[in-house]
Amino acid sequence: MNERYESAKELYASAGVDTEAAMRKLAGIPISIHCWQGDDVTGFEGGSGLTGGIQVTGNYPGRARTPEELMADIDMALSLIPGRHRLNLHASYAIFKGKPADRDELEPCHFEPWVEFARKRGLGLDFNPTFFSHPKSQNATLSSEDPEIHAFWIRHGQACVKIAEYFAEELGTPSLLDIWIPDGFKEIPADRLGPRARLKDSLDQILSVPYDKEKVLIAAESKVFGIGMESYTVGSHEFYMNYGAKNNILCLLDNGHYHPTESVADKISSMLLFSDKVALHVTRSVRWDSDHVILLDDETKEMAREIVLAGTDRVILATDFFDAGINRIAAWVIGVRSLQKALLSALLTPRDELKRLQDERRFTELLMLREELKLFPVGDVWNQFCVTNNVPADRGWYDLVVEYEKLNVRE
Ligand code: RNT
Ligand code: ZN
Repeated sequence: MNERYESAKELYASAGVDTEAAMRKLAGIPISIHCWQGDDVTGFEGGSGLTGGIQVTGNYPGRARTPEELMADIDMALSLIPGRHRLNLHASYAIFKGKPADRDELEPCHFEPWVEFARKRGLGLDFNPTFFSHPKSQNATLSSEDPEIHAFWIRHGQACVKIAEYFAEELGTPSLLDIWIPDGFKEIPADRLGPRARLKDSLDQILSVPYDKEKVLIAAESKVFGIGMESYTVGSHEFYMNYGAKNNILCLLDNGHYHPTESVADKISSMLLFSDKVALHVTRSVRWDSDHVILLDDETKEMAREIVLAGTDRVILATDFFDAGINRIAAWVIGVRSLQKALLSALLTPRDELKRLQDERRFTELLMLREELKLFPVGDVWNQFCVTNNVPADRGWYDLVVEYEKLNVRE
């Protein structure tokens, strides 16, 4: 018997919180882990670097260079993360056995090794068309004024819908397809409407391919600006919020994609009054959309509280960060575990009591209780959760990463 856990359990019980129920709930919350932390968003097409106004910085060694290395690294990370999760792939991670296919010719067969990988580990797969790091994405993609470029990227989007459907069929779990495009302008546009009208038309055409809506959940991810596209972003929040509401697709909110004082935690309840589900990219933006590793910080905790209040089945959770300055496996483990800790902390909150205090306008007591709860021993419950899920508790996992790193030196 673990004494620290037992004493934490008692303390939480005295506040009306069932720690066992919280741990059971947490074990059932899947997080779609992004594959792109492992190789700095490089993919397997052999292209010439990351574009689209996003950036990976740092030169820590050990980036995965092949599908085999990436898969082994994902396995290593998964072995240190409690619970059963999902894997989030980008189209640029296609694995070509023979002749490579361009983005508009991608087919399910190019992702067969990933489906086998996922099947063996009981993971669901989510998917993202890749509208960047490609010669045809230099100026614009779905909002392009060039009919050929416009059509190329529509074909890419359509191909990806079919691939997501294949994932869902093979693995027996719906696949989220997240559309994010980098299109925008460095300078103040003379015409804001045209590119947005073309984006709208492109989305209509992508959605016109027949697909099973039970199997593929399509979401669109907005953004406020990208590097080199500071003045105007075609796919803005208002654009996709309206598009999603009218066309019955989901919005994906990335918490790095808003003005710095805007809170994604505050947006979730509004979105869910009008849509059955909302999807999230959880990240940490430091001064800009820098995609630092997720921490157990106030922003993440506040989002976790809203997710738990909304019902964890209504918020589709994915991670999105890329740090090349630290060990990449540790980055995954720290990020996902931090998000889980935030969710656990939310699950260990006497939510009904706090809500009652608000409804009765007893704000002094509400403030007092919230502050007292901050020092409750969530860490003891977290460690118990790790142990019952057969992953190292505390810092124990880090030694295993160091060992793996020594065995897998990559020049
Ligand atoms: C970019 C978006 C997008 C990407 C991934 C790689 O700002 O956040 O989600 O990070 O598609
Ligand atoms: Zn994102």
